[in-house]
Amino acid sequence: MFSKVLIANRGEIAVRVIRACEELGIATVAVYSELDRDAIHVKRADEAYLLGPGPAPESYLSIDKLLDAIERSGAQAVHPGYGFLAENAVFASALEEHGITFIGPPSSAIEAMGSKTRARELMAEAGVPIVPGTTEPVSSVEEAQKLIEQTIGYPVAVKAAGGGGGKGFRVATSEDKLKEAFEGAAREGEKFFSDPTVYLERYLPDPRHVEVQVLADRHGNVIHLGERDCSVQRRHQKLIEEAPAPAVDEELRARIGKIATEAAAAVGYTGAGTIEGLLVTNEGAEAAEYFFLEMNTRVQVEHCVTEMVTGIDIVKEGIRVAAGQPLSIGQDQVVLRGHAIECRINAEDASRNFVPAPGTITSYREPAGPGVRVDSGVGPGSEITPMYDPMVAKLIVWDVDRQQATSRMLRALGEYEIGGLKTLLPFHETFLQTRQWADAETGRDLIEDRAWLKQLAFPKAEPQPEEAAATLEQSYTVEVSGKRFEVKVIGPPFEGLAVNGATPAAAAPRPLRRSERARTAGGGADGDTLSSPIQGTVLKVAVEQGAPVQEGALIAVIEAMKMENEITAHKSGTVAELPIAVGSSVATGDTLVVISDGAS
Ligand code: MV4
Repeated sequence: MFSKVLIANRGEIAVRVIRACEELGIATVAVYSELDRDAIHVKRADEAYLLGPGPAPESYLSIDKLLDAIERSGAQAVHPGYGFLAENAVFASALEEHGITFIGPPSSAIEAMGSKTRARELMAEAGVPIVPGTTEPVSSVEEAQKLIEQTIGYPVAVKAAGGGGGKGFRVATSEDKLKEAFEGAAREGEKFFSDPTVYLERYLPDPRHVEVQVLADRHGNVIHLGERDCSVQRRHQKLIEEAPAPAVDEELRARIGKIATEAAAAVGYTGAGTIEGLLVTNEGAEAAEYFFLEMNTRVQVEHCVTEMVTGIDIVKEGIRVAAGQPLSIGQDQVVLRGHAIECRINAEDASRNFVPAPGTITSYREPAGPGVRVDSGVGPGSEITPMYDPMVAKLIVWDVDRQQATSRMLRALGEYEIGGLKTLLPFHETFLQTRQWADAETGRDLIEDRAWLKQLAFPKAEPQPEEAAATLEQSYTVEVSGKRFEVKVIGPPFEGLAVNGATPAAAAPRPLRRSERARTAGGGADGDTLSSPIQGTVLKVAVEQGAPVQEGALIAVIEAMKMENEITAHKSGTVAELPIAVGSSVATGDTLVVISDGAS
């Protein structure tokens, strides 16, 4: 076993890895940026090295600086966590060259799965079912058009080859939408992965996101730990994950488990990894269909729910196999018990289109009690900077079944206190009380989101004095899994949350926290004027002054927090004013377009 491991990450996952190392008797080395001097992962480790300034390229993404810290600390192995360099084949092979163990798969496996077209090709060769579409890159809109006509059909998903996790993913419902989807996917691929290559997949209606956890050692053993359902997502960001998946029974689990272990074996995988796939549960029909989507060659955010139902420590297993030890369990020792749910606690404001809500945590108290686990990297006084991921903690619960796990999660959410900034705590409380969650419904056709975007981007929320709130209702709209939820926050005397009219499914709604009643101001549509819901840079302007525009049509693309936000027309009419241009900066509330009534 290693005697010293460097953790090339920050936040909750760095703390998670440090805990695993402590249990294995391994000394830990933290690294940090100037912004993270006082971070918990730094205090928690046995020693710590400053990498550089806050921006990730100068700190957590700097291979040279990490190699320097490795050398100075004498660490024998590096755990990358997730994000940053976790799926960077260059980093993994640089370590290999320096004789340092990368706690993860061989760089060749990262590379094979990193290109989504290459991965699709390899998986098809290995007999793993992939979503029907191309395994070769598609070089032009014209070529795409031909392929769609000949084989794939509409609706079609256009995806960036360098992508993953939904980055560079566009849907075209018909030929006239193809150019925009193609160019959008290519543009995002270029921006995030320096690769504008795209490929096509048939767009599957109403799938579930079901992924399988695999573990592999260097002695040829590959096992799976069952699946997780991660269908509750917003703009490809997972919000809630659970294990086991509500739509998967023993027989299907065995089938997708076999697919997953074969996929991992086909690329010589070692360590902990995840096969992401789409499950189509053809209602009424005999067999569900499962399609490989991509492989995440790292430990994932949501690994915890699998740990809760299997009792297996995935991070420790990953460290053991990296040290050359065989897996400590065999497939027949993997037994699923009960149900686990994870809520991601992001510093985001759900009532304002999930905008990041950085700030300082002024008060902090974590929930506890039976079946509750909190994986966090923050405490009182922690600063959540806009520089990094807004996820500050994960709340995970276990109970004997899904319904009881939901009640337990609601209890734990109620105990959780995070003061000083907005988090997703109230969102989770609301969402887990919906009929949709109780029935484990998933996304309806994503395409319909397009028409919803305007409502999403502009929740109706006006600044209100706290006193006046007593008699007023506030409602906002959130979209999750391709479904739109009307969330009504009702002031006293009722003090409750009503979701989608009157469908609270669980116990009586709990009283609101003070923070939940806080009023927000945001971008929105006011008469003819459409204002920006976010601060950002205009990447694209899709309309012209004086031109007719249809409600729901694309107006502009605004980049904020490295995400592209498509702003769509709030009404039909004529573009009367257009005070934006490509490259201009906009602040929250700035006018983007004025649409006057009239022919369109
Ligand atoms: C898809 C899809 C439909 N058809 N691919 C890609 C990344 C991941 N975040 C979800 N992704 C999807 N890929 C094809 N060919 C639909 C989704 C999807 C989704 C799937 C299941 C449950 C929720 C979802 C939310 C958004 C997108």
